[in-house]
Amino acid sequence: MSAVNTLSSNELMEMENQYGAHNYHPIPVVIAKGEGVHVWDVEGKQYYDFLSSYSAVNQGHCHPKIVQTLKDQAENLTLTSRAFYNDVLGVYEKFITEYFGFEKVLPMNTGAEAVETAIKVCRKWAYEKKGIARDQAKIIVCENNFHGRTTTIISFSNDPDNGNFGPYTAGFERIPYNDLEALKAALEDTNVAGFLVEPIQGEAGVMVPEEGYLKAASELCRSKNVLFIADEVQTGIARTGKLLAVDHENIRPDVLILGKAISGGVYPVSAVLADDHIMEVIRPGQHGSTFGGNPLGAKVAIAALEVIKDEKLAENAQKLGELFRERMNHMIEKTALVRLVRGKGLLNAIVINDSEDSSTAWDICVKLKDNGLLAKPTHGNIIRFAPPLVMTEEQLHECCDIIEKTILNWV
Ligand code: IF1
Repeated sequence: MSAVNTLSSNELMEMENQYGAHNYHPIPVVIAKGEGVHVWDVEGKQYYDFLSSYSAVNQGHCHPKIVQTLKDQAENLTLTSRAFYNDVLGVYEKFITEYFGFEKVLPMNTGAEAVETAIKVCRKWAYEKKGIARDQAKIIVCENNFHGRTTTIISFSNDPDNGNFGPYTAGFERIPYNDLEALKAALEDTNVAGFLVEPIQGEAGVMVPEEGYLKAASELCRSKNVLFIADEVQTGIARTGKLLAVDHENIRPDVLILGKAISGGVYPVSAVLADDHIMEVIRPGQHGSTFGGNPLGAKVAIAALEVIKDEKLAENAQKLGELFRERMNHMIEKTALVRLVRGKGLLNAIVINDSEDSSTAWDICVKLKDNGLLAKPTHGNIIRFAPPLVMTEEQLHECCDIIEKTILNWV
């Protein structure tokens, strides 16, 4: 592969350090190219990508069909705003609502915007349909949630880093995740409008709730006329071995939030899906976005969602996920460094032994990088493993060999 960039990795990292806000602490690798399950750094070294751009490139880097769609549409029409109709949006709206089985979609761009949209829809529904008194609507959320970075969303997160961004938005109550009794108690308040939940908590360290939790939670919500709002920005689109993580329990949320992989990571596209009786509370002028539903993103999303089905990526994630956890469990028997592996499909994490300090996970990720595999620690001592879903069984074994070699040779 020929390096297009004449600057070295060190020079490029120094530029980011000097000119960019320090809102991230990246693993020291500068990626210059991606294809399928692989990325290459500026010096041409090849890696397996085990983060998948935080599960946005489930279809693999630079998927040819998605990229071709982007190119074709980019030459024709990119943005009209919603002040006018365009010849792609309706086609996309029909496609995505049929794909996920909802009556309406509200198109946005980023995951956080879609979460904000769901919150607005839920509150407005509460006042106009449920009959909650003005400004009294409450949304139940979970401890250690991650739903994005906007001011309102961080208002109900409990990340200690969020201390100095106040004043915060009111109207949210946090309950423990995976705790039906806590949900039941919270639902006693008649001002509760919605329950916003991640089917698997990603940022919290890939916390998989007990089997049956989501189904029971959705039934509890239904019994109290409370909207069950699933944030599938990270878990959605085949990542966990089903199209949606809620499909594992055969439930249908009242409001479904999607982002990341609905565009294959090629372009920012997010969406909120719901049926008419909910979505109809939003009327002209009450919500929107310059870029939301633009023809470029709409075409890209159609292609990206087609790839998921054409290439049977949910099935592959299911199969490879089982293989991955089996390999990891086998490795864990031979080391005290890793306590456990957990996850669903190809959204997994290993927990580094608690007696190690939290820099160990970071050091392991740096070593994995040296050995040709990219991953990132989450919450100190946890390493998330989420490769693109286009991986083959043979490649997965090779990746497990790299992880095993790195962990078992740890000193
Ligand atoms: C960052 C994690 C992943 C999300 C859920 C909404 C959003 C996200 C369930 C917002 C975003 C991200 C964003 C990324 C880190 C990241 C992440 F580490 F936090 F857990 F994916 F692994 N709902 N998740 O997970 O979507 O506005 O970013 O498009 O650096 O903030 P967004």
